[in-house]
Amino acid sequence: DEKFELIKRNTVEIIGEDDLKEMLSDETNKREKIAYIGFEPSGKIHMGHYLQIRKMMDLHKAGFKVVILLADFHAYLNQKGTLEDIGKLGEYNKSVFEAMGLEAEYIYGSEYQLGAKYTEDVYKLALRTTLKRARRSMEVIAREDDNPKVAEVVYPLMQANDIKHLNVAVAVGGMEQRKIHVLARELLPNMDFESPICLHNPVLSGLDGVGKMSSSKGNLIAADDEDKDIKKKIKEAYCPMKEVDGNPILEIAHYYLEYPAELKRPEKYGGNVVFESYEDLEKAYVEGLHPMDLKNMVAESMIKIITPIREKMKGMNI
Ligand code: F2Y
Repeated sequence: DEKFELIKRNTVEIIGEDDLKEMLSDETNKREKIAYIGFEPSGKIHMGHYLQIRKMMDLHKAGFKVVILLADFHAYLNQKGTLEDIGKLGEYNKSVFEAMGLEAEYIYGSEYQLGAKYTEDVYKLALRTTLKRARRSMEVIAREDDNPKVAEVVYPLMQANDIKHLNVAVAVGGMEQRKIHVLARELLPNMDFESPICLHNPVLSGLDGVGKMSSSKGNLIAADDEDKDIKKKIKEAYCPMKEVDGNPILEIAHYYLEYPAELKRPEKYGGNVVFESYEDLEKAYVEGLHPMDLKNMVAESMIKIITPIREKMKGMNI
């Protein structure tokens, strides 16, 4: 129905779709409607984060309580710095998410991850997970390290455990979280907890076309970029003619343009065009729509999206 379609829109996959449908139609609220996502606190919040935040807003609109985990111990285990510095980044991230307009409950991992019951469950998960599987689940997530540490395999166990200890029904994340989520789906039912529904968002390519958009790489559009920086970044971005796969500008057009979308262009360059849907735009691009036309559309809409967030951040003194 309507709520399901709202939740499903722009996702890559929902594991446990039928359970979600059942939850949405169950007026007795047998299963508490709690959705969560966790973030390692980060110095830059970008359009990849915003895609996920918007999905949490969709879930809120569909009647879910939204929990945002500021995963400080996870960032610590993943070699992102001292707990003190990570804590400050967490506060910053919370403010940005609020500026984006998300209504949620925020919690730090360190508020509950040292509890006796939580710890006992980590040991249970440790006994039931192979080293090989724990490492595989971290393939895209773990920071590069020539001498990988045990912390890397503790991390996914704790993330699976978070789902139980935050009483989550719907776990949200980028597609790179799926192996950890599948582990949680498999193990939690043997630990007195219902298998979570897992919703996975697309992961945007970096503006340089090398890998994914990432805070550590600077290949991103940030939530507080100025108009001139947005224009410059998009102008310089990787956007191969007629190519769809790994084209970051086309991906942004896919997830961030509002359709029907209008390209405004002088007559001598072909005049204005309206694209009814993303598919319509993609088809035009494959047939030779100029990258500069696409970039102009994308820059205009990104500015429209980011300006109010940036201004709100200024007002909140972030
Ligand atoms: O950002 C990431 O790669 C996530 N693994 C961070 C994260 C997400 C969670 F849902 C950490 C956690 F502890 C989570 O429970």
